Amino acid sequence: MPVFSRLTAYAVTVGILFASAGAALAGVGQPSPWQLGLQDAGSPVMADIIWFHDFLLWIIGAISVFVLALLVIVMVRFNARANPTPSRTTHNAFLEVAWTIVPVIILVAIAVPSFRLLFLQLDEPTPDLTIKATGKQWYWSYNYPDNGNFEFDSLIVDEKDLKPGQPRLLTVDNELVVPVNKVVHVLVTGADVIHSFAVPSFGIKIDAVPGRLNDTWFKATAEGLYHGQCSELCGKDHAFMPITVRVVNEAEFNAWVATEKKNAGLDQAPPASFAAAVPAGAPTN
Ligand SMILES: [Cu+2]
Repeated sequence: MPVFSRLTAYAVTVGILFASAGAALAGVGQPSPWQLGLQDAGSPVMADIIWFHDFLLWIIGAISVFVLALLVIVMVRFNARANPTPSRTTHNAFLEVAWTIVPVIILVAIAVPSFRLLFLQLDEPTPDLTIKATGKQWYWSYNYPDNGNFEFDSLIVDEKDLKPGQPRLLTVDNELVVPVNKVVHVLVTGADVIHSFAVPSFGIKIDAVPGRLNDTWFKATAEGLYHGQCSELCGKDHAFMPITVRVVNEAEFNAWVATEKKNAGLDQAPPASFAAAVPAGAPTN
């Protein structure tokens, strides 16, 4: 039937266009104009999310094409004009078994990688570094508990103050700095209302709930800037509290930590008088 081959040709052309455009337009760390699909992966979890997304797309595509083909066949071959005396068949054992078994197989094929991905996200590897992100109206505060516990605020850079190359609405004054190829454990909470800490290229999105501590993890596989946004409607400036993660090598990270500690006055040892004033074993709350 020529109508089928023409339809197939259209479908294949559109498919190729979408596939090539998606590959060309996705960016790592930030969205790109006319982007189709997800941002490129900057962590192993995101790489798996992208794989799973593409895998599902093939299954969904195949099912849609199959159902469409059945509908077209029914409309063309079994309409009242082409088929004036319809068959009176009511049961077909083979068909009934097939349309029960095949969906089960499809669901199992989806469930296995789905649970594997869920496990990868939730079963956190031993962290190399812990940071705490606190969502506030309307900015983020970052805390480095195992690096001297210094804390700083991270606010959006106004559009008029952007330097060339800095993305609008996604650039902050003080970035969250982490070392490359290290497991970063992220503790997330909210100070006032519910926010959500999300960085698409790392495949993380977790609610920042006041009075509650959520956690997630990521391992950035390449140095660079990775942008995200608050992803829970949190008030009037919800759209203006971006997240920027700067991934650097370990030497740069250590130098940055040293500077931050110095700025916070954490680089000096406590004065001798203080140490002497607190007797050993005394409660230090
Ligand atoms: Cu928010």
